Amino acid sequence: MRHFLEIADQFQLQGRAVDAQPHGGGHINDTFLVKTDTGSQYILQRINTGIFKDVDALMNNILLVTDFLKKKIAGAGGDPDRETLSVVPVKDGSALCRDGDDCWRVYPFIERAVTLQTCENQEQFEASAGAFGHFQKLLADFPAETLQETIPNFHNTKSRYRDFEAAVAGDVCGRAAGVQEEIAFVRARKDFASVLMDMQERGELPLRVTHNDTKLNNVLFDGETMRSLAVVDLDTVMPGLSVNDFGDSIRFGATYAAEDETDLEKVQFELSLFECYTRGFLGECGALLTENEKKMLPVGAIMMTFECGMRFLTDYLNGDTYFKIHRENHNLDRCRTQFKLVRDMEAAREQMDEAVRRYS
Ligand code: ADP
Ligand code: GN1
Ligand code: MG
Repeated sequence: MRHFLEIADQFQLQGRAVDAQPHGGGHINDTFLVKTDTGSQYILQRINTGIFKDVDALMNNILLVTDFLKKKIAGAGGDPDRETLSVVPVKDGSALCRDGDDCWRVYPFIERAVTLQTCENQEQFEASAGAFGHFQKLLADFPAETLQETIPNFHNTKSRYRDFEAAVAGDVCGRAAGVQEEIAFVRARKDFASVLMDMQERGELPLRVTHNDTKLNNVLFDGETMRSLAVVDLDTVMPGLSVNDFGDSIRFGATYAAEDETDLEKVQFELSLFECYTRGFLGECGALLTENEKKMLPVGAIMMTFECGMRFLTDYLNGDTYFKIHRENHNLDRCRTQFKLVRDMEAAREQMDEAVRRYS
């Protein structure tokens, strides 16, 4: 712990760091909750530099986006310190603290906030939809050209498909033989993988500034009212498709099962959750979206679930080098929940389309 405290003390904290404990359930960065001797709390994060190759560009994006959001939030009479992240600088004024190969950053901990790892009820999920829809609306006039791509081809499902085939061909851990069913599942959807990218290339879907990682645990709720408070995890804010932001939330949240549930009978796509997310999301940003975007929301949901399952499978085949794992076969278990949800959504497609029409 001493090392983490020393790192934290490099930043402009109120007081001296006295405690640092692992925090949150993210798969990418290492997150710690730091307490100081004056009672202030902070989020200290070691950024995954294997994944985010240009951390200066990443922090520059976050500074630009949070400054922009703060102005909008203040202008609307909100509380910019609670409704978005703030970057706490290092004592020399920079946004990052480098320690060997490690890169660290600090945000003030937003107090009395709650994060959910799985959805407990419809109201919570609808509130998270409002948060992400509102985020989309707030960023509608953000100058997209000032942002850098922090992970190239992040939701390019076509190139994700190529990565998957390369992992099968490489089979560096000899795991491909044991997952033939999952490999066949992906291959059967090869053409589907291109659908949204092709529409974007043909100019049928606009590029917007999107969050790109809209899972439920990237929303903070007010601990007292359980209203949504802030959208966090801004590492992947960059140009993207609105249908993917919608879809990634559905992937993670439109089920009462955890992303890594091993009993697939418990993993079910809940149409009622899809409906209330659609209502919450379109209620905030529906007026902004084009007819094509609205029409393709269900495809975004299936696409993001398929893509994420394929990414988990690719990582399993590559020897678990990307997502943090906490047990054997963790990425394979995650892949299987995603593919179960894809099957369920494919079967519910008509009802999903109908729900989108209802709330459009
Ligand atoms: P990862 O990229 O690894 O998912 P996140 O940035 O999402 O990391 O942080 C992990 C968790 O920490 C979040 O799910 C949230 O619960 C919590 N968290 C992050 N930033 C803050 C903050 N400023 N205030 C309170 N909680 C936060
Ligand atoms: C990762 O960082 P975290 O845990 O919020 C991943 C997302 C995946 C998600 C799957 C930068 O999100 O793309 O959808 O895991 N983030 C990155 O749970 O790859
Ligand atoms: Mg996160």
